[in-house]
Amino acid sequence: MPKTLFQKIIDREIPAKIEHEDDQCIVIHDIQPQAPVHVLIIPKQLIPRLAEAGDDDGAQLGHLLLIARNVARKLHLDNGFRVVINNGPDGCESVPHLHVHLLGQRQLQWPPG
Ligand code: D5M
Repeated sequence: MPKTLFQKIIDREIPAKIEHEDDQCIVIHDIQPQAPVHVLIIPKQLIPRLAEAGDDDGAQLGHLLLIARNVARKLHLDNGFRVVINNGPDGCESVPHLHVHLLGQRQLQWPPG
């Protein structure tokens, strides 16, 4: 199976601005930021999208949220932030490798478009 864009970033085949990395995930700055802070928390294990996560992926999914919390602290998103997972065509997913968007440092609107 060909590597996803994010697997190529994890393997350093495509450059990215890396904010954090550990044995389970990498955090990079989004190339098309939708807020002054917009990073992606990406698991190293390939899960194409949330809908395809397994019942045994709970620890991995929880890790992504805890890293989102840590990065929000590190980047001083003290006035609030948003985490988003786009899933499938209706969810506007464009990269078939699960990732959590973390957006902040501006007033976000609700409901999203
Ligand atoms: O989000 C996929 C996100 O990935 C989207 O916000 C653009 C971002 N993207 C695409 N290519 C790159 C590279 N090369 N570096 C960093 N960020 C990138 P989705 O939820 O699938 O729509």
